[in-house]
Amino acid sequence: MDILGSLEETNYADIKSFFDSAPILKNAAEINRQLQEFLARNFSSSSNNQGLRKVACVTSGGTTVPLEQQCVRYIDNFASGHRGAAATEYFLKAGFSVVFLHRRGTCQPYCQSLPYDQLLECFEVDGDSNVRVNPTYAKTIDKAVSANCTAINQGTLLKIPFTTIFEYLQILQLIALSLRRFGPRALFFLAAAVSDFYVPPGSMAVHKIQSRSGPLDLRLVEVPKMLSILRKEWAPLAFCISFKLETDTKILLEKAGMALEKYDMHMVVANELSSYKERVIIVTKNGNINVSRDMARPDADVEDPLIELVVEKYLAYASSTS
Ligand code: 9Z3
Repeated sequence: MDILGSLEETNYADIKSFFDSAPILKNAAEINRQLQEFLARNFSSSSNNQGLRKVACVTSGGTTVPLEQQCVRYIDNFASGHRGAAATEYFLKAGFSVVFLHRRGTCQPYCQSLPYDQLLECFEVDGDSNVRVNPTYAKTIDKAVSANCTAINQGTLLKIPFTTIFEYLQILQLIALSLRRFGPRALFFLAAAVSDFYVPPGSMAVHKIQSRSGPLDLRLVEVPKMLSILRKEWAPLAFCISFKLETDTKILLEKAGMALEKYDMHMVVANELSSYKERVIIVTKNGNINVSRDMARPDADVEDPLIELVVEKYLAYASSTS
């Protein structure tokens, strides 16, 4: 299927060349199998979800840009995956089935309140050399394990990992093409920090770049924005929320507004590096909405009110479009 064929935007050639030159996604068949199984389990005619059919793809963490074909070094970014992991929890709570497309090794749903070194700190050894749950974390572990088990047993959470920008965009395409059939009932919450620049595989060093060659000159090419093709071709009716992160407040809202228009997003969540854990601004065609975490509760996160608002807008959209 030539899914790029009817795209009139100027970045058509860039998108095509990005996908044509990307390293082959080795586990594409397995990912597709998992996706089809997940969707059949959640939305088959006999499943309880028939009438509701709420399905979300949450992207999380940052993409890497390899510098060598046999990669030793890569460019990375700061994203921890907290936002995507927390959002996934709230979407599951709101009755969604969630495809969690996340950077390998970043934050996972239900692990936010566990200690950093989870496996080692959550357990301890008693006097008889038996391993037992560390009482300090017992309540937190109990809550996290139960919530995770519920999602796993109900089959409402599918976790798909990525590392590179190539993997991320190819998998996002597979997911979007699979969710397309849900029309306005599919939701994309694109919180992953996507690299803006990459080294095209054709001009990448094959082996480890040698330091004895002196100062390194790298030519990075712009990663084509996939939001327009997601909206126009991959899943045209889906409810799409993208993110805009800036460090300069003066340009944040302007850039978010531009993304809203240019990529025809339903919402753009504008956040600034210094405060993104505390507050965000939701930019929509009907105006902006400030969302902050509940400062009175130290454990409250901004994703709680954010997802509540997103779900409200999504339901209004889905019922008006169905
Ligand atoms: C974000 O702005 C996310 O909110 C954060 C979340 C990356 C700040 P953490 O994972 O951080 O909780 O540590 N994501 C940026 C999404 C992005 O890259 N957007 C592209 C852009 O701005 C468009 S898709 O150009």
